Formats: sequence, C-alpha cells, structure tokens
Amino acid sequence: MSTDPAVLAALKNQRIELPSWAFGNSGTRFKVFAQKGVPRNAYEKIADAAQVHRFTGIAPTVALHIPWDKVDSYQDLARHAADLGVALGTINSNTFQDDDYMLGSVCNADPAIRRKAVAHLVECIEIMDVTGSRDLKLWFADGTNYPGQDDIRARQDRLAESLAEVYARLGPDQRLVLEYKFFEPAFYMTDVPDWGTAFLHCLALGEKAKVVVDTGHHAPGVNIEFIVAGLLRAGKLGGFDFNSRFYADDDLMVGAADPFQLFRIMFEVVKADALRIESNVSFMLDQCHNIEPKIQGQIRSVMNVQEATAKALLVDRDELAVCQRDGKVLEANAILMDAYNTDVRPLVADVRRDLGLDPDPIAAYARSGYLESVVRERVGGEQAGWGA
Ligand code: RM4
Ligand code: MN
Repeated sequence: MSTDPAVLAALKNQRIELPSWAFGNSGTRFKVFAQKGVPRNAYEKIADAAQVHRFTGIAPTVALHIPWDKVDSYQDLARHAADLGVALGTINSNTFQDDDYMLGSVCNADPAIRRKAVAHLVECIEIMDVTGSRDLKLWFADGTNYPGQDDIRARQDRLAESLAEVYARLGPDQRLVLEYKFFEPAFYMTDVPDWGTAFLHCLALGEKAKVVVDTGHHAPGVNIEFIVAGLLRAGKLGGFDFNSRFYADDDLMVGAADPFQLFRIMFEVVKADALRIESNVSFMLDQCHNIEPKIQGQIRSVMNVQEATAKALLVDRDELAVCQRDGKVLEANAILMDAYNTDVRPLVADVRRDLGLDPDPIAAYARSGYLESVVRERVGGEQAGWGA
C-alpha cells in the first residue's frame, strides 16, 4: 500500500459537498416512503449533514435547494451550520414545481412566466450574497413532449436571454453552474439536454459560467470521463452532481452502480490536477435515498468517492505515459486496472486516523446513537420531502 505523502495529503484535503435534500423524505413518482427521524426543516437537515462530516471529515459543506430550504434568516442558518462545524454551499434553484412552469420556466413562450423564473434565480443570488455561497446551480426541467409543441430554436433564444439576465446579476466571486440532463420530465426535447448545449450557453455567458456534470444524466453507454476530460481541458467544468444510475436518473448512491466509471472519472480529475480546492471544481452529491437510511447512505457515498479518488491517485502515471508513448496497449490498460483493483480501504482508514476520526465511519455513526436520538426527538411537525 502506497504511503506516498502526496496521495495522503490529496485525500485529506479532498472536499465533497452534501445535498440538503438527501436528508428529507423522497421516493419515486409512485410513492414517497416516510422514514422516522427525518428532518422537518433546513436546520435539521444541516444537523444531519453535519453528522456525515463528523464521521468522514471531508464533507464540510451543505448545498441548499430553494424553496425547499427557505428560512426567515439565511444568516441565522449559516450561523447554525457553523456551530455544527459545517458551512452552507451551493444554492440550487427550483423552477420545476410551480404550476406556472408546466410548459417550461426560462424557456416558456410566455414572457411573464420567464420573468417569474428569472426573478426566482435572482432571489437565489440574493441568498448567496448572505450565505457567502459561490455557486448558483441551475437545472431546468424545461422541454417539450411532442414535436411541434414549441419552437426548438426560439426556446434556445429565450434560454440565452434569461441566462444572460441572471449572469449579469452575479457578484465578482459568484458563478453560475449549468446542469444538463437528457430527458425527464420532458420526453421529446429537453432544452439543456447535454454537455454541448450547456457548454455553448456557458461560453456565450463568460468566465463565471461553468458546466455541471450530473453522473446520472446521460444515456446508457455514454463515456462520461470523456466529457469530463474535455470540459476540464476547456476550463469549463464547474463541478459534479454525483450519483448512480442503472436505468434513467435513478439518483442512487454514487459508486453503487458502476464504481469503475467513478474511478475513471476521478482519474481524469486527478490528471488535470483538479482535485485541489483551488481548482474550483466542486464535488457534490445529488442523491435521493428512497429506501435506505439517509445519513448512512450519504456516508457511504462519500466513502465511495474517496475510495475511487484513492485508486485514481495510485495510478502510476509515469509508467502509463511510457506505455502510451510506446503503444503498449495492454500494458497501459494493466496499469490502470492495477490501481483500480487495489484494495484502498486500509489507505483511507489511515487517512481517517490521521484526521483524528474512526477508521470505520459507518460503524462509528451507528455506535453514536444519533439516529435513535433524532427518531426520539423529531416527533410532530411535518417531515421535509420532495413535495412532488
Ligand atoms: C434534477 C437535477 C438537479 C436536482 C433535482 C432535484 O434531476 O439532478 O440537480 O436539484 O433533480
Ligand atoms: Mn443533479
């Protein structure tokens, strides 16, 4: 097992952002299953997220989703987070749950509805001003279900105009990160379906606009690490929404469906030296736990990203470069596979020990009795959930 100090340092400095919505109830369009002890508001979601950081040591920020996490005072919420040893991160907008958005939000043919959507996005920036968040994450459910339903190109124009308005409102240290998804809820045409469309809009907007890669938002068989490599090369990768898919946008724990893919993605990140916080690539989780315990599910996801990263860091890149130069196809592949097939669990356990943590986060969390205590305390009130 490598104890290369650079590998250990990279793992200790890794940062993964947690999604507040992962701690609320969620489910499928068929049924949302309520779990005992689930948070009833943003404050309780942050308390749960703080547990994930407490046992992993590398997840110190929590992304909010507006209006799901609306509170009276974001200053107070930020203070609450700080008291619990975490900070507020990315602000996610939501223009997909209002009746007005049935035919789209920023791409809607009705200018009044577009104005309403843009106003919501500006409201999110106002929240960022208070929380000190850097990123406004945009994902649009906009699209059409039937050919001819609306004008594809006109919708792109409306999108560009709306984005430009929002972009103009960003502060000097704020960014707009645009997420794509190939289908759902629209089934014929989605307005931001792929990295190319997101990239074109970000390019037109400027330096402060970057693309977000949600690992669940591609058709089967798409080579996601290729997209990641290209966006990194262009300086346009804003970050990730990590999760796993078997079929559509399944939002399962990252690394559950395809740990090898996660490793390949992290290898591109490591090669581009983009793991460092200063690279400004953010590593967020975007999951909705349907049937599994939420805090434990998030801990597992953080561990999965950490293990994939450790394997990526172990690739003998010098040797790989030689094999690639010499056209040694199978030798080059073997170098990658050697790293992937390494059991890095002892290495990441060492990283945790160095951080003063229990080497087994799942067991330590179970022993802490946190879940039992919130199940006891969180009675009454309305549990937070998707509201879908
Ligand atoms: C979308 C997308 C967004 C997330 C919502 C809940 O499919 O992944 O990132 O905020 O779901
Ligand atoms: Mn996402």
